[in-house]
Amino acid sequence: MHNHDEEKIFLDKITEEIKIEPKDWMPEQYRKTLIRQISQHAHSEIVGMLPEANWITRAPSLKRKATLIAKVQDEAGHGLYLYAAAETLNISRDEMIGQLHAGKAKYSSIFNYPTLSWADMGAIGWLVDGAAIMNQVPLCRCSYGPYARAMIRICKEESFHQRQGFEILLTLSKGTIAQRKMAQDSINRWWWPSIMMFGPNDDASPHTKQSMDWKIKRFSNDELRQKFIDVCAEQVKILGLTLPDEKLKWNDERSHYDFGEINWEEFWNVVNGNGPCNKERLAARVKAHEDGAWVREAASAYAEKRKARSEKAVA
Ligand code: BYC
Repeated sequence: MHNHDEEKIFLDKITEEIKIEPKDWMPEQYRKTLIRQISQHAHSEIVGMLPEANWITRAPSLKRKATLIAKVQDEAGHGLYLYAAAETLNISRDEMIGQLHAGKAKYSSIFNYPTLSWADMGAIGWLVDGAAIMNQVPLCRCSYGPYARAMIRICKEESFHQRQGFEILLTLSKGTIAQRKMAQDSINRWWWPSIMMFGPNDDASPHTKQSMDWKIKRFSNDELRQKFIDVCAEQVKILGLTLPDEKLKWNDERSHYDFGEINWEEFWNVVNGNGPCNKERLAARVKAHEDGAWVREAASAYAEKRKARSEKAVA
């Protein structure tokens, strides 16, 4: 078949909402875009375990500790499904992890901020997981089959994460003055970084147009950010707390909330490796990988031994 015919079959599938599967022909740029996005997403889940893991030993009760451990474990699981989805595009997990550890691969900017109080576990659940869900629910309809299917389970778990975060903040908001203050301080610190998670404005986003044409992305960065702001502006009222944006105001004409200017200089600084915790996060991942070398060696030796044994049994 000529490349031209293959491309037509590919584009027809996109138009007809038929999933692209690993063995189907696909444009090289489609494959590269997916590897970039899925591996960045996988790295985000794995690095994203660090800020919350910081609070497991200091959770205020056994129930909170068990819930937080389960949430952090879910994130490890999400990372693994996503690495597996990316591997179907002909890249190895070792290569992806090598890119992360060499500082060549990106992961979500949000995980380069520190977790300073217990309330941060609430704000991460409510805002960070909330932003993640807003972005990820449409990815369940992504044109690439393995990514879309991985996202279905991930979204179910993220929605539980979001609720547990909101419930932590709700409890603090009904607590002592000090607890309310801690919750408000945490929202003040996490709000702007959370809305930066959606990426640059549409006119500064080099990948959005092509990714939307290929139905990898279903909504633009700004569309999803606006939806998220509209939801949070209402939910914060239930907490009796506020979002740190003086310009946040319902606009009847647009049927959306208006909001203040995002600090894009801060965003690009963090994306480019100069956020408050970038170096610490990467060092923690590299150390974990090196400390785990013996586990990988033992698992490979065991697999070799089993293979040799079954070959001997067949012979
Ligand atoms: N942080 O053209 P654009 C989670 C980069 S984890 C860092 O708009 P695209 C969770 C972008 O990669 C949540 N970099 O790109 C885990 C591109 O760089 P390159 C993670 C960012 O791909 C634990 C450049 O900026 N979610 O849920 O069309 C606990 C231009 O951007 C960011 C995902 O990964 C950022 N925030 O759109 C709790 C979802 N934004 O590659 C929660 C999957 C942009 O050209 N990813 N960049 O050098 C996506 O949906 C899209 O990749 C994005 C960006 C919307 C993030």
